[in-house]
Amino acid sequence: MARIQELRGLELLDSRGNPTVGVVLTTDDGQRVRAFVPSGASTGENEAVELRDGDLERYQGKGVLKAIASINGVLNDLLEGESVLDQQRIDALMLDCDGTDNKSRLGANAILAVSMASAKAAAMSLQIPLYAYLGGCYATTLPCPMMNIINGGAHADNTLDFQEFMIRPFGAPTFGEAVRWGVEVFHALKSILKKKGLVTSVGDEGGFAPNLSSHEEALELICAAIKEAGFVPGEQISCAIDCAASELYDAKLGGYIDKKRVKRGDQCQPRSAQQQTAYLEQLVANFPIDSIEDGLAEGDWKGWHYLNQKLGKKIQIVGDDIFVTNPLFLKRGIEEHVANAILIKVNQIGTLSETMETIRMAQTHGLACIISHRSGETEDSFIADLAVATRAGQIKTGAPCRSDRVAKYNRLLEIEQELDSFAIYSNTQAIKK
Ligand code: 2PG
Ligand code: MG
Repeated sequence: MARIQELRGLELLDSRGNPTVGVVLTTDDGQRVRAFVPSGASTGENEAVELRDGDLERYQGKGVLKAIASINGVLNDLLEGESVLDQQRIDALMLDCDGTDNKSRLGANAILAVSMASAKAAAMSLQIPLYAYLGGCYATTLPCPMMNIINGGAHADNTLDFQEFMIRPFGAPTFGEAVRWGVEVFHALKSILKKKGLVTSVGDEGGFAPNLSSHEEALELICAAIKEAGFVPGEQISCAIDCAASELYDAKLGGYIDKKRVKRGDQCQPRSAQQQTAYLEQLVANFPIDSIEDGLAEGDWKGWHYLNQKLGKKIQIVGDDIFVTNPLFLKRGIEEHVANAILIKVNQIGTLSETMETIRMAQTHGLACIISHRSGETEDSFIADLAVATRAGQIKTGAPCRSDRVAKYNRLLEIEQELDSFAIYSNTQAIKK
């Protein structure tokens, strides 16, 4: 049985060029595994605390040396000699040692790095793939990729207020084919943008970041790209959006406002939760959208209930900022019927065990789970294995572009090949007909 011999923290970089936490875990049987932690831009206010140094002399205050010190000091002492197979015990020991509700003492970035590394070390010591360790031998379902091919909001300096415009190649026969479909649409979109004289540079998640006049224009371009690539919008490939509406909510105005549009001088009125819902209903009526994430802000529980009532029977209503992968918020969400799906981000909650608890709760209550990256990522492909292990059926990990995003798709392609004829592709539309 492999035991933890040493934990060494590393201050590394994420895909935005900001510092992030890495860890090298060495076991007493001489194995070494690494785990790197991602970082969000449009973060929910109830996320576990990502510990930053705040030292303006280094990395504009974003250094993570304090979190690294937690790993090299307290966590190294705490966990030395622990079996890497005792994942729940390792996570519980760290939670207990941190002692806060939001992991602010040791840092969720420090804790998560160790949590992920322990799971990787356990899989390595058992000589099985990570997804098989976490999910067992029947974890063979590859997720439908949700590819964010037009970036906006906090992820791009363009004119789009909604953060993500995604495609879901749900109709493909295999995961590999779904990736190919997505890639072909991505390239078709690039040609269309070029022809129209729009920029083809990309945003934080690898999707294009053109200056467009409206959300509708983004969806029109995507539908045109789906057709151009030879597919049928809505029949084979659907659209999904992440409004990241916590970023749009203005407490002073008491409503949702397209802040980028206001900035560029457009006349724009704030929308109430009902008006925002009506706007989203209109988008769903006009475009083949089968999934909307964060259509409303994180604190707007009443509004979410209304939105879910209006659209939740037709499409996937996904809670990200409102749930922050936290079983406490999810429990409230289930009781108040605010969504029918949850976005799962390991660093929102900060340990693998709590992530698994949240997923189990969601699946028990019939909520769909989407395993998700963060906008600041690394080459670590942990979430690809997690998606297969949990049979989540969906993964959101950016455009098929940029190594930080592609690392996850490549790992899933590898898993699919490894599973061979036992691989199943989760090719269901998120819409309920
Ligand atoms: C989101 C995520 C990932 P961020 O809002 O869903 O796409 O963005 O990591 O910036 O919170
Ligand atoms: Mg989101």
